[in-house]
Amino acid sequence: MAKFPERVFSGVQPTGNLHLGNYLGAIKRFVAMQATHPCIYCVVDLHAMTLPHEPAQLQRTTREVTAAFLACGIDPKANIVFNQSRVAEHAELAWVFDCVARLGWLNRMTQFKEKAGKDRENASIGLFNYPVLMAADILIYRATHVPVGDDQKQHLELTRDIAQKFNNDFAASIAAHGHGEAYFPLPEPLIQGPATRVMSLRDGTKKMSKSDPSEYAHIALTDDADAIAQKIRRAKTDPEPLPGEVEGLARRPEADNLVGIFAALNDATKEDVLKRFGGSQFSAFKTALADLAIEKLAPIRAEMLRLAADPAFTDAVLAEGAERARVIARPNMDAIKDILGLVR
Ligand code: AQP
Repeated sequence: MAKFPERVFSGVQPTGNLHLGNYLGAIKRFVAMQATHPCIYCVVDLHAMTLPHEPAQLQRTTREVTAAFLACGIDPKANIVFNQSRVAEHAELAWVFDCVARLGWLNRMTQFKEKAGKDRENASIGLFNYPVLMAADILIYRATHVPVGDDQKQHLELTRDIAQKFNNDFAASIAAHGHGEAYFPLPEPLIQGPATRVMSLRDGTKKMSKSDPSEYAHIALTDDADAIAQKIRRAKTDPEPLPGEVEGLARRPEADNLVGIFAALNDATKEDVLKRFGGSQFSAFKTALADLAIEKLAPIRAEMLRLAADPAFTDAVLAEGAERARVIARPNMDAIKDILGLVR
């Protein structure tokens, strides 16, 4: 495989209620990647339409995710921050990939099965097609690295399959147009750290999720200190003290989850946390965790609230980011059209 210049791409859906899982599994890691890579971070509003949505709310949550990106430390000058619907090449490439991806591949996607539930026949085609649009989001920029939470692993595998099939199917044309042996990189998922899958605070076997009906299941980035402390105090645990070793967390999903959250918030490992808290009762650990979560999240919340009062600023960030994204996306789309034999 040819060597591609390294570039990071990732996105977050503006579906409301950004939570600690989105922060630790994704946004906090987006921030870290800025130090080493050129990064493109996208508010994926077209994805947010795959389930029924309310227009005024979509507008509000698009600004909210933008504010969260900035409040967490993403620098929109050094990197590109924009909303997906502004760059038409995402949807344009998604159609090309619809003609590359196989129905059987999409039929295996577990997230579609979970989100469509029992009423599959009534799900939108967009929900089924979600991973194809996601592949287009990444590959229109020929991104090489994609920081995501563990739940996106299967979608990233599909992205790689699509890239590989395009490269194979059109190998002769890719070479004839001067792109060497492959047009698309096979993007690497970056699923790393102690919190790649933050679980519900009410049930350690269920992913922390925006759509969980229980308010106590997740910590929202907009929760104030009292709400954070209360949710952590009420988090489900088991009766045993914390173990001294990571192996002791096996079959203790709630303990494992809280230790992982502590580690990720503190830029530490689960081993470090257990060295400090092994043998402690949950009451003492929860107090320390609540203090840490408040210390880390309060400044983010304050900045999000400040930015919420200034939508003109976040809108300007998105507009400028979209212009810069198009500068990369348009020539790539033109090259893809040439490879495909589409006259332009
Ligand atoms: N619980 C989680 N732990 C770690 N990472 C997570 N992510 C989501 N939940 C967790 C990561 O956050 C990024 C953005 O997610 P998204 O907004 O694109 O959509 P999602 O994964 O569908 O988020 P939710 O909260 O799970 O929403 P619903 O309730 O709609 O299903 C991604 O990188 C994701 O991996």
